[in-house]
Amino acid sequence: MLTFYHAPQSRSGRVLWLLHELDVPFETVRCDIPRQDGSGARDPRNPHPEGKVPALEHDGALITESAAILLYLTDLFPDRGLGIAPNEAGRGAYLTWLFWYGGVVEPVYIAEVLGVADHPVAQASFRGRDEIAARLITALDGRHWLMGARFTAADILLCSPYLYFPDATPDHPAVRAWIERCTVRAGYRASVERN
Ligand SMILES: N[C@@H](CCC(=O)N[C@@H](CS)C(=O)NCC(=O)O)C(=O)O
Repeated sequence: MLTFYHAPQSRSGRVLWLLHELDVPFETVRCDIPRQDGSGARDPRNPHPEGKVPALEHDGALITESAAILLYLTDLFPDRGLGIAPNEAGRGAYLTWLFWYGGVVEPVYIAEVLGVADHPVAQASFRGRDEIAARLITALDGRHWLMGARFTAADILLCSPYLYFPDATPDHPAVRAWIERCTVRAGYRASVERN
């Protein structure tokens, strides 16, 4: 049994999108969370150790962190073809996209919001917006999806910041076309309606 802890207009939208793409049964617990405008509060039903979303429970296991949840789900349902299985070619690249997102992409954009993106420590640890753009453009120029011919959870995770912050989208036709391909998918549309 899958139980998904979700709050609308939050990072858990990515997981909701993947769950719709997977087309598997799951139960949703719609949680309150503290919002940056001061509204909301920690929800006692949410098992996340910090009260955040997304969180997922599966047969007694708790999984948190967007990338870990996406990886867990695509490994759990390999027949759906939305991830790259451990024994498949491309697994390394798939893992790289997912971990690069959490370890580099979000920190870069958060450093920008904080006005510290040019700090030498931020540059040395994460690089910056230009390097993110370069990697996406290189991967997507002439290819439909980050993993090539197949749409995967890596596309969901990596395009997610640009759905919320379109102004941050790398200014390149291949990236814009990729986002368009992502957002016309039935799974994305269904998750937005549900959200
Ligand atoms: N790195 C985490 C971040 C999760 C996160 O920060 N979620 C926000 C919503 S977008 C949250 O639950 N905030 C509530 C809080 O700060 O207590 C992930 O990607 O899953």
